[in-house]
Amino acid sequence: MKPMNHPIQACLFDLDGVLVDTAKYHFLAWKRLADELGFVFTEEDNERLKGVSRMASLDILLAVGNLQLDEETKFTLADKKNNWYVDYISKMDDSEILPGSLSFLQELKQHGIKIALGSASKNAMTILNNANLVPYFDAIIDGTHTSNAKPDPEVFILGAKEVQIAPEHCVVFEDAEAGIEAALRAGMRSIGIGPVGSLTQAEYVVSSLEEMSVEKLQQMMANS
Ligand code: B16
Ligand code: MG
Repeated sequence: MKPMNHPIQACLFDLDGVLVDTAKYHFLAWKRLADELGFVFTEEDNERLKGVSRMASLDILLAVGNLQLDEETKFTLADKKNNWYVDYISKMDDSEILPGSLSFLQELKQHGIKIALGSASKNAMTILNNANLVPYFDAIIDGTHTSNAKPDPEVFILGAKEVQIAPEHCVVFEDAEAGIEAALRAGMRSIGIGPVGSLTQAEYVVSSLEEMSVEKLQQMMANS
């Protein structure tokens, strides 16, 4: 069932693929692991890891390589990948903020609309700090605060609670199917970030936040 129309009072943003371009670093690190394990891991395979937790991503990667490993080895490999990933993101700066993100965040702030982060990443704080994005957020919920990964709605429900806005007044910006499903399950509105025809469960899909303004947001939410 579609949520009823309510004016938007909070925007909840996914991080990787919505505000910053960190997917390329996840890919580099996962590919390096696959190379070491002796199989090919392509950018197409990597698409399936978007928005998926670290351990679930490893399971998908190992399935690509047709490998079955015990839990202890899997934790060691996930750690190895994460160390490489952290090394890449420790060098990133605000040049990796995706187009349109900053101006939209600034406009939301000017209009008194609350801003929350809802990311699966346990490295979100490093990324936000390096990209100088922390001051924009009224709430930051990431993989260190949640026990259930998207499509579970936990990350967005916690974000809405922290900014004290009811779910029907919240909209989620997401680049992953699992994230859009999480928004729907949280009873929130949703805008997908991706190519036309993708993210079919989202109420709207835009190619990037460059297409967004507060006026357009309120119009979209009133019309759907
Ligand atoms: P980490 P998001 C997600 O971030 C990424 O899209 C996904 O590829 C990654 O596996 C997940 O975070 C966990 O990240 O290994 O850093 O804890 O899109 O939810 O902001
Ligand atoms: Mg994402």
